[in-house]
Amino acid sequence: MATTEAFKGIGRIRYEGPKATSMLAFRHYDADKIVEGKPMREHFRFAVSWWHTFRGTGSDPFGPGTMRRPWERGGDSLDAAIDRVAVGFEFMEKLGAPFYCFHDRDVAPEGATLAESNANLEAVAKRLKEHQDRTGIRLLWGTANLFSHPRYMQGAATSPDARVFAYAAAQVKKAMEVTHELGGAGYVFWGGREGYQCLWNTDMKRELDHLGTFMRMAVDHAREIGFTGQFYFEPKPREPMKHQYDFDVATCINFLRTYGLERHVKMNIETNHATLAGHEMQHELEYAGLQGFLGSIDANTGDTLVGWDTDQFPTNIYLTTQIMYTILKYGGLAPGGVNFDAKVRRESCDPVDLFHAHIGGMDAFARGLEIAAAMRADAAIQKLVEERYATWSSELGKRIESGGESFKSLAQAAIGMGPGPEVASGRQELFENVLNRYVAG
Ligand code: XUL
Ligand code: CO
Repeated sequence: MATTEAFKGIGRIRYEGPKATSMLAFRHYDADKIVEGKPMREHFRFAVSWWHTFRGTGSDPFGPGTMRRPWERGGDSLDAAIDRVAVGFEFMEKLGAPFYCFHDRDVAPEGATLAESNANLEAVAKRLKEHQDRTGIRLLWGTANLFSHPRYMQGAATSPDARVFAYAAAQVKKAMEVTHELGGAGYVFWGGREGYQCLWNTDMKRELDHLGTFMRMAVDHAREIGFTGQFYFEPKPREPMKHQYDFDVATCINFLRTYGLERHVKMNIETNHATLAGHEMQHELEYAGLQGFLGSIDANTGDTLVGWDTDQFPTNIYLTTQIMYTILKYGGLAPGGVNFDAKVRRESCDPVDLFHAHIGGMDAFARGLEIAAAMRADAAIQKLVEERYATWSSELGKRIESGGESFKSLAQAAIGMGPGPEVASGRQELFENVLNRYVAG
């Protein structure tokens, strides 16, 4: 086991309160602090993503990696992958992150054959398990990378080639088994390249049917191996494909219902994916919540001036307030959590930047939670919303909502209304000022 410290000079990150002088301390994230009846730790279930934090190189379409990462010196060898586990757990222990997430190919290298890839994954999983047992840090979810290898260039479950479907099935089978062995609380499906670049060469119906079949096989396999973790579907509208079949929450829910998967799969919702789909994160969370599909979130943010999935760490308190308000409204995330599917900027090339990034994200979420809980305690927004819908509590409103009216009976009622009702103001600015009272104090 590698014994050298990777993050020398950095100790355990502690909560020091809003007046902390150190930049390597939490100002708001106090894991034990009780909010709405449970500790912050349980509200968030923060997870570190293995791919960005330990494998991210800083490469972009215009240039190669820039990150100074001593733990990458061994490249993509199995030995390096096994040694890197100690680095990952040192980081998470120092940060106080209770969970992590991975793709099979982030933690272990792809081999020359499937059997070799599987053996690599098993070898690394053994080391992951040792460190989980040593530290108590757990796996929030696992997933399979079905998008990097050239065999998946035209999709995995939606590939036009049935042999690719079979290969992908074998890969997911193994990734699920390893997730299960590690006690993972969930398993994620993100489309990767499940979508199309051109409709003229695509049989969309067939591809969607194949994706439904693939997920059904995963659900059946879970039952067979006794995996009771939560399945998630992660929406993203485009990138890398021009259209992805997991476009947004509404599209995913429709897909799940079409293929009879709605009892087995919930949503893993990512901020930057929501905005790529032309939605706010709050919209995606609200829609999933009201349909009973709110599962887990990938915490990050995009950049309004850059068009792609920039996966930045979230620091905007309005954003985290919106997120936590909606999550509280729908009863929390567990067994899901808040996974930082986020990467430091290409210019932030030192290992310590990984700490600044996660500390900032965790603090922003903690502040958002506190603000959202204060708003809920006063029912400040709820009262205004109730006033806006007050006529639905009148006799007429109640009768319509309970199904006791028809077009015929309503036509009669409307006749008596003269030119029609004078509708009350929507008062959006008032709502926004109420929100600001809580955010800005
Ligand atoms: C890609 C993305 C993935 C998923 C897991 O944009 O978000 O990392 O979260 O495959
Ligand atoms: Co993601």
